[in-house]
Amino acid sequence: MKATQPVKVIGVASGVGAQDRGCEDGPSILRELEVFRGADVTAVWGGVLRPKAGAGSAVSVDAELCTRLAKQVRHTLDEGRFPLVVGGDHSCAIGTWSGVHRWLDGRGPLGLIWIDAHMDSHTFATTPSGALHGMPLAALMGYGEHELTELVEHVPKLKPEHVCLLGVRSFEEGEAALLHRLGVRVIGMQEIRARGLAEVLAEAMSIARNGTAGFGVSLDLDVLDPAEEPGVGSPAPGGLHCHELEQALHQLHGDPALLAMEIVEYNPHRDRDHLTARAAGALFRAVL
Ligand code: EXY
Ligand code: MN
Ligand code: MN
Ligand code: MN
Repeated sequence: MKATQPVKVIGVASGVGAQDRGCEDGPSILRELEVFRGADVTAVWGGVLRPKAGAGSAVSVDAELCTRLAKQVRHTLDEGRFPLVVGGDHSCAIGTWSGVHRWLDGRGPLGLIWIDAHMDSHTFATTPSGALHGMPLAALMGYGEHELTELVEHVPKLKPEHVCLLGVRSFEEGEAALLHRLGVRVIGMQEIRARGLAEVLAEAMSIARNGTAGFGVSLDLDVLDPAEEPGVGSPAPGGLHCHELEQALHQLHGDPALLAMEIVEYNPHRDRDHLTARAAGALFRAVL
């Protein structure tokens, strides 16, 4: 994000991608609480996109929602504004990054830092739950249902060598095998604790920037420790402290190669004293 670039917040009430649909209510609560507002930030909400009832299967509902989201993201970039996409369950990532990819229009590949307790790299061949929020990263790399992999453009939106996962501690074998086969860099909690968050984030940034036309950050709030920030869709113990992630994310401050950001999986029904909502705001402001 360039210094002083105006921010447009795009809410997306995706919930059909998860077993617990509580994240659907995330964007409107975060909007009400004005968590993305700071002394020097003018983050203007563009609205909250909602799934269309009766659009068919979960895949079709999500694909239709993600198509609208991708358009809004592209439009926001066209206007010179920085898109902050606020979920919703993480399946909205397919729309966010397809929109950025379309906007890049062949100027070069897109890099992505995926900050998450999970790998989100299943397909229907490996998923234990059938939940689409466990699949968006695979879909963006071209694996899975064609309605999702061919969203907006009939090509993969991400190349494995430009993707780095950070904070992983809960996954299944099938998705781990896919990422391993593709050579995607996965940085788990153990490695973070051994090397320090600042150092591994710097590595993630260099992966996402090297040979790309710009990069994004997809931040799943469940990377935080649920003992401290409980308001997420799929809590996984043993996560990051908000303040350490906030401090590390300062490395992205004012980086013109950072094209967009998304913050997902806020579940207000599980939150306590708005702790997780406030964390979402603080983590966004860290990159400003
Ligand atoms: N890996 C599990 C599944 O696919 O069912 C859990 C996925 C949770 C995904 C959250 C959003 O990051
Ligand atoms: Mn996720
Ligand atoms: Mn997750
Ligand atoms: Mn800052």
